[in-house]
This record gives sequence, C-alpha cells and structure tokens, in this order.
Amino acid sequence: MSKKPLNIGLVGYGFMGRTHSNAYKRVGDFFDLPYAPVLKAVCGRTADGAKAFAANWGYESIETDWRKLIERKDIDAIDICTPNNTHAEIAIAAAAAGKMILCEKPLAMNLVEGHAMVDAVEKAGVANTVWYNYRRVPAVSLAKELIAAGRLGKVFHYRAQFLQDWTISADLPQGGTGLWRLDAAAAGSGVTGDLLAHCIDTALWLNGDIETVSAMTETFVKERKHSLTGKVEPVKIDDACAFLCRFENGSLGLFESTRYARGHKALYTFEVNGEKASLKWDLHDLHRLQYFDYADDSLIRGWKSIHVTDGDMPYMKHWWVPGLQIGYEHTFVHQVADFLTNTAKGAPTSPTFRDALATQAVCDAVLDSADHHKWEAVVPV
Ligand code: SOE
Repeated sequence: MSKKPLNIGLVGYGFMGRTHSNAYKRVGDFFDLPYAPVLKAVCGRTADGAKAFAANWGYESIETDWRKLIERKDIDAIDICTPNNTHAEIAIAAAAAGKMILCEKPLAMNLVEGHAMVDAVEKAGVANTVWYNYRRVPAVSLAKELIAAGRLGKVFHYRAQFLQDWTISADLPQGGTGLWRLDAAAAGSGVTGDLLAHCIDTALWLNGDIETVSAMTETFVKERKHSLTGKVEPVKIDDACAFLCRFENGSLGLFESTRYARGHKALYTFEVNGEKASLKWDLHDLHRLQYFDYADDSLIRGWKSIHVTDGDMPYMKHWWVPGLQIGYEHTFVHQVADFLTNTAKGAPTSPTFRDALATQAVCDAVLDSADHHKWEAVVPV
C-alpha cells in the first residue's frame, strides 16, 4: 500500500508524550497502513526541554508556543499530551485550524468544556480520538468481542478498581511538572478524572451507559506545598473515590480508585458477571483474560486463563508468534493503527471526543454525588 505522510505535532512531552511518540515510530513496522506518521514537531514551554525530547525521539523541529504549532501548514494532526486544564483551548483552536486531533484523557476538566470540544471537532469535521488506551489491550478487546457476541448473556454486575500508592507521602508537593495531577487547577479532579475515567471508559464500551451514581471521595492529605508558588496550599483533588452505579441494561456497578493503596502501583482490574458466563482482567497480567463459562461440563467447569496471543485474537496477528505476549506500550500503537486506518476511510476512531464526553458525564456525576451526598443522574450526552 502506498503511504501518505501524516505530520504529527505533539504538544507536551511528559510520560504520555513518550508513549505516543513510541507508537508513531513503531506502528508502520507492524501494521500496513495508508498513512506514515512523521514526527514533524514537538512543542514544550522550554526550548531546551523540547530540543532534548526532539533529539531523543527524532522530531524534526520544535515550538515553544502551541498556537504557532497549530498555525503551521506542515502539521496535519495535533496530539495533546498536556495537563487537563489546557486540553479544551488547544483542541478548539486545532479544530478551527482544520487539524486532526488526538487528545490525552480525560477529555476535559468538566462536561461544559467537553461539550465545547465536541462541538468544535464536529463543526470542523476533523478526525478525533481520545487516548483511552486500555480498550486496546488485546485481552480487553477480546472481552468486548465475547460480551458483544452475547456469551455472557444478561449482565448482572460490573466491578472495577484502579489502585495506586504514589501519593501517600505528605511531603510530596502538588503542582508543576510531574505533579500537576495533584493540583485541582491543572487536573480538574484527582483519581476520578485520572484513573476512574479509564475504568468508566472501558465499562461504557463493554456494558453500555450508566444512568445513576452514588459516590464518596476523600482527600487524605489536606495541604501540600505547591511546587510553583512554594506555599502550602489546600489540596482540592480527590485522593480516593468509590461509587455505586446502575447501568441502563439493569446491571449494578461498583467502582473504586485510590492513590493510597499501599503496595499497588497501577492495579487496574475489572470483572463482569453475566447469566451464562463471567470474565475478569488485571493490568498486571494484561495478556490474560480470565473466563468462566457455566455451559462447560460440570466436572471440568472452572475459570480459564486465556493467554491472548494467538493470531485470531484482537491485534495479535500483527505481532510475534502464538504464545508470545505484548505489553502496555502496544495499546498506543494499536490506537494509532486504528486511527490511521479509520481516518483514511473517513470513519471515526473510538473513543471519539463524543464517546469520551459520555465518560466525562459520568465523572461529573460522580464528583457531584460525592459533594452532595446523594444519588445523581448522569446527564445524557
Ligand atoms: C497516573 O499515575 C497514570 O499515569 C494515569 O495518568 C494514566 O492514565 C494511567 O494509565 C496510569 O497512571
């Protein structure tokens, strides 16, 4: 297939800038695609930092003002990897300039901003996607196929957790590079927007819409020094959040996330229980899907551990040989592969901004519920 260059302009170059850059570089080696991504420019606030990143990852040029990047005629797609409080402004300007947009999660700081972003990309008619990468773990994509094929039957329960422990120390400052996730002004929320958003995105994809939620949140460390101001300031993010919910299909949901689960670095797990079968997945063992089928002969009925590496399993024919697994970074490669394939056909790549707005609506309802101590309806989007 002849490949058209697709010039990428990356805004922000932290952890996510690295995962995305790696994906653009590797995708063409493993997938036969209509476009070849070109690392055209990286934009960061300091020229030295952007230059060092560009040299390391092979970007051709740098910018220190994202507006200049968006104005450039030689940029086709803007990839937003900046803190959450900048997503809306950058995305809306990029859409107005006719650029394709790949935006880090969560879509926005809140539903109001999210709506403005969806309006902007839909009005401009530009290709858009949000990097909820865990959908594209092959085992998670397999879970989607099994549920969509009706193998679980009626779903009764959906359960998810995302546990971390990196903010337990009260000495950890808030704000600034690397620590903006603790600063409500930059992040919007704590674990709800950062971690539960992943769980919610997967849940909506696998199990459909959520109608109502009842949540509680806690901020365990009430004040932290702010890295930028040097002052001790109140902490306004949620350090932990748990919520119950009802899905439109009648199933009950139970979600929990915290950055205070000592011993857990990034333990994302989910389980779905249906009338005919159940499945569960664990990020620490991401290439396996656990599956229980009640139709099995009763003498050998039990949980199967499916090693998701065969060529007929989602995405796996592009990689090694059956039995050899892939990892976290490949989820981003898969998203780029899908984005380029779909975009060439004029088809959307889920989660689109509109899909991600539905996750935003649940996050907003969760935070409102925790504030008001009552059940909240999720605003349909
Ligand atoms: C937070 O520590 C974090 O990096 C999230 O921001 C990511 O979205 C998640 O995938 C891993 O944890």
